[in-house]
Amino acid sequence: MSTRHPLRTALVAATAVALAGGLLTLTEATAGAAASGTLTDFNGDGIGDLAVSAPHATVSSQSNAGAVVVTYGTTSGLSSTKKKVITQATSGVPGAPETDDAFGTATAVGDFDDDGKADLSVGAPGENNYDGAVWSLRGSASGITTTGSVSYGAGTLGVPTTGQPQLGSSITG
Ligand SMILES: [Ca+2]
Ligand SMILES: [Ca+2]
Ligand SMILES: [Ca+2]
Repeated sequence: MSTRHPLRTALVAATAVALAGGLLTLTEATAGAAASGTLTDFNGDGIGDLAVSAPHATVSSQSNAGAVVVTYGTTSGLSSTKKKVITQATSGVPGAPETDDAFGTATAVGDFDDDGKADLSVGAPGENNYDGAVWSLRGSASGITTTGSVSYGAGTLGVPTTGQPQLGSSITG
């Protein structure tokens, strides 16, 4: 009988450890979710926003020129009216829509100027006869803005332009 008591104690201890482990996991998951919400907050209102690509969109009669739609989160979820469609025809965006640019093939989000508002990078691997290019659009209090946006072609970034490098096929923020 005397051996049952220590075993029971050991089981209780094991359960307590398991519970503590579970709580720790939950805390980490919650912190991760909060961090990712902040990471994609283009207008800095504390609510996550979303960028969606349509690289085969026809723009200014140019097939597969591509577009990106930014939609903003609200206290009732993502808004279908609070949005901005961004293409190379959008005022302030460097370049022009051309057939097979595929603007929006890849996107990445990060606060690249450390102002607390997420910024958006967009790749167009078909730009300039498939040399490819990447755009950087900054976040602001009114959302993603084309003010101060820049684009970099493959050659500018030092990528050899022989063949079809298709810079911007993939971006990691
Ligand atoms: Ca937001
Ligand atoms: Ca173009
Ligand atoms: Ca920023």
